[in-house]
Amino acid sequence: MVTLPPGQHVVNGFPRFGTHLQEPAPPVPDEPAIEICGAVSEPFSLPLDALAVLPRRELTADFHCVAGWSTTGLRWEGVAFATFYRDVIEPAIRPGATVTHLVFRGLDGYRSLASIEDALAYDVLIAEHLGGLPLDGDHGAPVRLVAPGHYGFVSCKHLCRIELHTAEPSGVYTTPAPRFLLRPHMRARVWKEERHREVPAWALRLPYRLLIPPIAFLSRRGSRSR
Ligand SMILES: Nc1nc2c(c(=O)[nH]1)N[C@H]1C(S)=C(S)[C@@H](COP(=O)(O)O)O[C@H]1N2
Ligand SMILES: [Mo]
Repeated sequence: MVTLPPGQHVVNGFPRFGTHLQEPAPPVPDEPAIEICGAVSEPFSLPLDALAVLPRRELTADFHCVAGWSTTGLRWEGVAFATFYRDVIEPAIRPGATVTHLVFRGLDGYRSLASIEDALAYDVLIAEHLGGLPLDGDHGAPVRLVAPGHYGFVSCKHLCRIELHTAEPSGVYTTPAPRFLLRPHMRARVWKEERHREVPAWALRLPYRLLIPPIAFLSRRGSRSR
């Protein structure tokens, strides 16, 4: 028996989901890399090959979308984000700068936001594998962020850039949906049901749930494995 966070229900399988809707997954570049910019002395780009020298991390976790669906027991493998931060990012931070927030960007232009403390939680990963296989286009190839304690919108797929900020940036989430419906909560912790910035979670459970079928349908149309 799995205990789910408030307002969530289990779905079969792990759907492709997101604001990309029917867009196909962005092509993986010939030499994929993660660009580090913002509060650094000099922006730089880390080829994904370089992840191979960092300690591997496996994680089995549930995944919760803010719209209300959850998938249980996903087995991820990659590098702990905290390790990546300490080994790769921290040495490059501009002297005197205090990083408070990170903005993650995907190859499809998607952006997500996390406070530094949330990003450094023990279960946040840069994942390369799901269920023992390299990530496919549906779930974020070549690598994605996985932050299981937060709603799925934080877990940026197709991760290609990390921006370091010294204050909370505004306007990170841009979506095709009406802005009012999607003003995601800054921390988005699933166990605290932090779905939205202003609107209480109980008022959103039903409207968000109604969005699942059309979004799942459109996302499937953009999927290669449909
Ligand atoms: N690059 C990118 N990352 C994204 C999204 C997206 O549209 N593009 N959607 C987010 C949302 S709302 C959810 S619920 C999860 C869905 O992940 P999945 O498609 O692997 O199920 O990805 C998140 N990360
Ligand atoms: Mo989501």
